[in-house]
Amino acid sequence: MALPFSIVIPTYNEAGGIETLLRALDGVFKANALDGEIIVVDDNSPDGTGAIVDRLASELPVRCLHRPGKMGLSSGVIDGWKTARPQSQALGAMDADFSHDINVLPAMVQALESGKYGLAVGSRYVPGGGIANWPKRRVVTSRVACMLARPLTNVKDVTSGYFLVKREALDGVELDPIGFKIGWEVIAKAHYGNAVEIPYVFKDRTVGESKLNQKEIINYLKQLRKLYTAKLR
Ligand SMILES: Nc1nc2c(ncn2[C@@H]2O[C@H](COP(=O)(O)OP(=O)(O)O)[C@@H](O)[C@H]2O)c(=O)[nH]1
Ligand SMILES: [Mg+2]
Repeated sequence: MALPFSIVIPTYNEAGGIETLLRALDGVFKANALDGEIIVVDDNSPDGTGAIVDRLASELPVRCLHRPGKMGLSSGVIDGWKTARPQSQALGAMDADFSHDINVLPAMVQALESGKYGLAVGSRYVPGGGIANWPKRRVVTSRVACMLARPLTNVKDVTSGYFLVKREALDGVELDPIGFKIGWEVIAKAHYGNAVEIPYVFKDRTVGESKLNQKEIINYLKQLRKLYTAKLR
């Protein structure tokens, strides 16, 4: 029996692609006999993303957690995890915009199932991984963001928003809901033992708009400062 897991997809104005993504994920679950629950956390998207997910909930292994307004990606993932079904032994996150290759999810589940790893990170920065079509500016920002974290971890793609972690690894861990980088928060703080990076090729969204802005970059730097301070203490 496959390891039961819950994966959160935070959404803000993702109406253009969310149904296609949920159907495709369901296909991957079925083809690989995965026991996954999808929790979409929607922040009252003006484009009606939440209503689309509600409609699909009777048909697909998904439900929507509705929040009243735009409250941030990381806090959305954390709130979603709080509602994960009891039998899920792993918790994860994925973007709604098809940037994260859904076909590597089975390998992530398998890594945790093997008992060798407590954390599986979808990674652009290990052999086999990459970035397909990001503007140069984003590639450089992402690289620098990961470099700044190097002294704190062996994980190469710390800004990845695509990962699966053993639920027990988060017991007693206080995750800071600051900004965009919930993956980095988990990598830095959770008690997962060994981590593995599963390569995938990141594809920039073709539908909707990126919500990463200057403010989120500042938030990342603040998050880094906090993690360094905690480490030094
Ligand atoms: N619930 C929620 N989701 C968000 C928020 N900000 C971004 N997201 C979602 O988080 C994911 C990543 O955001 P995205 O705009 O693709 O960022 P990028 O991939 O860094 O350009 C997408 O699924 C967004 O819809 C937010 O404030 N609340
Ligand atoms: Mg994206």
